[in-house]
Amino acid sequence: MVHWTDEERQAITSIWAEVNVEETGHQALTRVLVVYPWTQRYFSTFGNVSNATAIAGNPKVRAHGKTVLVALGDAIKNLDNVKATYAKLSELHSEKLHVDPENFKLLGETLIISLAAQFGAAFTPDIQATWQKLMAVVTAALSKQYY
Ligand code: HNI
Repeated sequence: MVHWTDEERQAITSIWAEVNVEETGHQALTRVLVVYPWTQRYFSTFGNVSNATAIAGNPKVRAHGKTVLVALGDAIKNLDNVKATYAKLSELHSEKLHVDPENFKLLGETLIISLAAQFGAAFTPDIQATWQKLMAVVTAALSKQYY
């Protein structure tokens, strides 16, 4: 089981308390779609996601970014039990959505870049390290039901 120190729990909750799930979710998902354009194919039902301007202005991308970050909030509320928390979501991404689990890592990276942009110097190397750990745990949990 993953162990979280008090400092790590604090680094997660102090940042999370100031995150706007819609805004940051939108930024992180927009970056995934622009920086890693092959991810656009998963969102063919979202309308135009073919370039940075279209992606940034697409209301479905915005709504979905929020959905993803609300789900991240569930992991943060259940830090000691992320695998069970994400069991159904992992099954959905594997069996129904057929999302290559490598993509979860990409979202982890773009989320951390969005947080660094928002928080600047307050997003210290220690806080980044904790968020990298969190996103690794989230990625592992979401990848659990793949075979
Ligand atoms: Ni993901 C749907 C959570 C990463 C592609 N995704 C969801 C839903 C949640 C969710 C919640 C809604 C489920 C439902 O309808 O019951 N996704 C998460 C989380 C992460 C993540 C917590 C990572 C931290 N998803 C990704 C990535 C991709 C992705 C990286 C593709 C690149 N997800 C999808 C797609 C859907 C989806 C596609 C369906 C969207 C729709 O509305 O049709």
